[in-house]
Amino acid sequence: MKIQNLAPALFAVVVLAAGCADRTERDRRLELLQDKPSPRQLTLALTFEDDVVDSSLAMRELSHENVALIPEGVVGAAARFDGTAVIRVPGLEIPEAGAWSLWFRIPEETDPPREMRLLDANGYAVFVANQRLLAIFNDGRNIHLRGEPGGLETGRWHHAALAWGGERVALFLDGEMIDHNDTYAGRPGFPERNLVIGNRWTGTGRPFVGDLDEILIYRGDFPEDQIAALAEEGRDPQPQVR
Ligand SMILES: [Ca+2]
Repeated sequence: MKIQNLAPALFAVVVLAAGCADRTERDRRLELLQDKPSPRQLTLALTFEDDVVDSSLAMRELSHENVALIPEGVVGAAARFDGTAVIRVPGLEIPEAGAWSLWFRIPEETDPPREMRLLDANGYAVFVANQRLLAIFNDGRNIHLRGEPGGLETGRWHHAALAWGGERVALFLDGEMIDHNDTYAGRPGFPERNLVIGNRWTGTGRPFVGDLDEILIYRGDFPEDQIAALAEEGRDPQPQVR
């Protein structure tokens, strides 16, 4: 269970951005994306502050359609998906160990049974259906992870995370592990996939209606207690090792 066996000391050497009022969200993100010695590395960050994909910083060519920015996100601004909106991230690495983290909010008027894809990379997906959080991870077969039906509240922000490493693939809701599978083969079925945010990997068929914020994608083991911290603080609990 590599996901949780990292020394707490590694996370004590941390300087959080929260106390530095003069730093902008862009500064914070740039620092997050710098390649520093760390048990994990941020490989994609969409924080929706200045532009939908100003995370250029993503170091790859992203494209998007019909995504609107709204001021009231979990951290600063967020992205609103109206059912036609989509963000495409080509060539996303699927590492042997990694994590996807994001915040989402489903509007109150949403028809509960409808399936909506939050992130979908064809074999790797986080989605909701019947007010339930679900995920798929392919290691040669599709591992399905499922939250409780009705476990999601409409009209409020929830944090979701999919993390894998060692022998475990795990799904988290609001910082708590809600499902896991301990038969992970240790490597993904595909090392790279095109990621679609806000719809099915094909680009159509399961559109998301609602808001997304702070989409963070990591390479490396992600300790379970750090996912709880991520959900609690709204941002990366270990943005910097200085
Ligand atoms: Ca934000």
